[in-house]
Amino acid sequence: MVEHRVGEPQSHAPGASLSRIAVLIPCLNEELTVAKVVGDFRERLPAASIVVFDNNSEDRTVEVARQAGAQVHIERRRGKGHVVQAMFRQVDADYYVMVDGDDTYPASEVQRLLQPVVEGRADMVIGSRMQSGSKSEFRSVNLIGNVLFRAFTNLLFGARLSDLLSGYRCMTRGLVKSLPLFERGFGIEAEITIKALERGFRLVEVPVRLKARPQGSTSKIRVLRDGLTILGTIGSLFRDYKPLTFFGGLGLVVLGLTGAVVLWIGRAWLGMTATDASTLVVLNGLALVGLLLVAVGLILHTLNRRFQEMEYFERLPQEDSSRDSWVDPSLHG
Ligand SMILES: Nc1nc2c(ncn2[C@@H]2O[C@H](COP(=O)(O)OP(=O)(O)OP(=O)(O)O)[C@@H](O)[C@H]2O)c(=O)[nH]1
Ligand SMILES: [Mg+2]
Repeated sequence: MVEHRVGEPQSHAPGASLSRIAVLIPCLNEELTVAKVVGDFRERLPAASIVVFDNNSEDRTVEVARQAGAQVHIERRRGKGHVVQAMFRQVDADYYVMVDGDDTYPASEVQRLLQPVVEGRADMVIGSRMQSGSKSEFRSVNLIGNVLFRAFTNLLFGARLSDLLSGYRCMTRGLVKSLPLFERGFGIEAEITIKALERGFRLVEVPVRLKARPQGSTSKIRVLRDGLTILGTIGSLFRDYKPLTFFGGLGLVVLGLTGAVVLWIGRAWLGMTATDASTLVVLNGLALVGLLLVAVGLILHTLNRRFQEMEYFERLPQEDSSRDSWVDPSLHG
C-alpha cells in the first residue's frame, strides 16, 4: 500500500519529530469552491499539508485544486465513503482535519476544533452544525434527515450527540488508523462516529456554523437513496455492535407475542372452545424462534467482547508510538 506522506517532520530537537497536520478534502465536481477552501485552510494552518481527494470529477476540480496549492489524490472508486477510506489509509500525519470541498464549513474555526485533540483531551472533535450557537443554514430536507438520524443513533447507542453526520472533523492519528471503514457512500460519517464511540474514543463537539452552498454549486446528495443508505448503516452497526439488544430484543418481541396468543387461546379453552393442533405447532415454532434469537444475541455478544479484547491489544503499540510525537506549540493557544 502506498503511504501518501505529508509535510515531512522537521527536527527541532534531536530525536523529536514535529507534529504534522493533514487537511483532507473530499471533492466531486467542486471547481467553484475548492480553491477557496484550500486557500482558507492554508491561511489558518500554513504548515499543514492540504490534500484534495477527487473521484474523476467532470469539471476542473483537480486543476483548480492544484493551482490553489493542494496535493491532489485521485481515487478511482466513486463515493464519499470510498474516498474517506482512501484518505485514512494513505495519508500519514499526526492530526487530521477533514472538511468538505463545497465551502460550507468555516476554516476560521479550525484552531478551535484542533485544540482538544492536540491537547490530548479528545480523539475526535466534531464540528457540530446543530448546537444552539451554530445558526446553520441547512436545506430543510437535510435538517430533517439529520435530526432523525441523530435521534435514532442516540437512542440505539445511548449517545448524546448533537450532530452525527458533520463533514468537518479533527482527529488523532490513533483514531484514523484504527477504524475499519467499509461504507462506500454517505453512510461514512455515521460509520466513523459510531465505530469511534463503540471503541471508547473520546468525542467532543464544537459548534460551527454551516453556510449554504454558493449559487451554481450543486449537492451530491440524492435524498431518498442516500437517506436509506445512512439508515441502513446505522441499522447494521446496531446489529453488529449491539447484538444482544438487537437479537435479544427481537427474540423477546417474538416470545411476548407468542405468550399473548397462548393466553388468548387459554382463555378460549376455559370457555370450552376447541383449538386445533396446527395452532399449537405454530405457537411452538414461534416460541423456539424467539428463544433462538435470544441465544444468538447472547453468543454474538460474548464473541464481540472477545474481539474487543483482541483489538485492545492490537491498539496498544499504536497508542504508545503516537505518544512520542512532538506537538506544535503554536497550537496551544
Ligand atoms: N471525491 C468524492 N467526493 C465526494 C463524493 N460525493 C461527495 N463528495 C464530496 O463530499 C462533500 C460532501 O458532499 P455534499 O454534496 O456537500 O453533501 P452534504 O454536505 O451532506 O450536503 P449539501 O452540502 O447540502 O450538498 C463535498 O465536498 C463533495 O464534493 C464522491 O463520490 N467522491
Ligand atoms: Mg456540503
